[in-house]
Amino acid sequence: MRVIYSEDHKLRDAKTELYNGQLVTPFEGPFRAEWILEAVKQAGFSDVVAPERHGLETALKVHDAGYLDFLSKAWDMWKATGAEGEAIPTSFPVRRSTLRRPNDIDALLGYYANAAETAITDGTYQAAIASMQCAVTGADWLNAGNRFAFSLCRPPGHHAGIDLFGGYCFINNAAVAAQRLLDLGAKKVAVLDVDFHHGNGTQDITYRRGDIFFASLHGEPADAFPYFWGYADETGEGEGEGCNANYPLPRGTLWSEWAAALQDSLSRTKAFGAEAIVVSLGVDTFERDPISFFKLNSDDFTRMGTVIAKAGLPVLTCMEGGYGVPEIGLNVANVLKGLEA
Ligand code: OKP
Ligand code: ZN
Repeated sequence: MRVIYSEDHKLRDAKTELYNGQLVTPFEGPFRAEWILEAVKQAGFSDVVAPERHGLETALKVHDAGYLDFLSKAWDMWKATGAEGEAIPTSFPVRRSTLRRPNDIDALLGYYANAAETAITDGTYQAAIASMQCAVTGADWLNAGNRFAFSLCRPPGHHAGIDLFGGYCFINNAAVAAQRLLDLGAKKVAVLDVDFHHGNGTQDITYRRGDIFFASLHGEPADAFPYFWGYADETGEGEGEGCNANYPLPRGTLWSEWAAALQDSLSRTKAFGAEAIVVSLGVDTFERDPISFFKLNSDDFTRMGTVIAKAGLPVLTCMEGGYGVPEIGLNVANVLKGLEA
């Protein structure tokens, strides 16, 4: 399995996350990609390459142009105000308010945010672009006839919507990869999101489309971030009707229940006619993850890879979440081993 990794992820090194009413060191930091890279190398995945330098062509097919322009300029606009800290959204459009695009950077942050924990910092945009390039390069590796690739994306992407950032995400790497596979000739692809959190950004991007099947297994929205998306009755719209499958699962979910949902999502992926699967891989389903509430163990991650591979399709795995504990590296390596077993 080829591993695609960029050192540029280190340019995203926020100092603050709004959490429990305090500004804390972010859960999503550079150490994550370093631990994961170390563990996958340790596990024998030694074919590690840097991404190709792709521009915004593919990203512009899944994101709004004004949004990407905002991302590219947000830090400079923020700095120009003389603000001392990092750029945290504080003011949001809500029910019955206008959705007109504002000028002021404080207002733009809220306009484009779906949550307030994620600060924009110097280097965030550059890191997000490199992360997206890892995903595109992985898609190209599959298109060249290879069965598996692992794009070690950081920052993650699945909460990034058409014109929304938040949940540590800025550009939707998995959606860009899916788009790339379609642009290279696939007729239909699937994005399978196994991160603990619902992939609201990916759902936003794919909801009205009939060429991407999106499935997400996640903590019940009433109790788990991102809270306002991810119910089972969200099934798609227009050409995308029936192409969205949410599997909300309760606190304490174990492998047996989780695996039943995975099996169903894979049956539906096959029935849809997907030619490839992009896996949004979060290992925050782990029993000791600091911010999640499922109960998978390290061996379950190997099983996960094996079950996904049994669908018989090419698989591009894009890194999403997984926090805090050293086992995140082992758990990712186990998924990759399971895929190739
Ligand atoms: C990103 B990814 C709830 C705090 C939620 C944001 C979590 C972002 C997860 N008390 N904080 O999907 O792993
Ligand atoms: Zn997550």
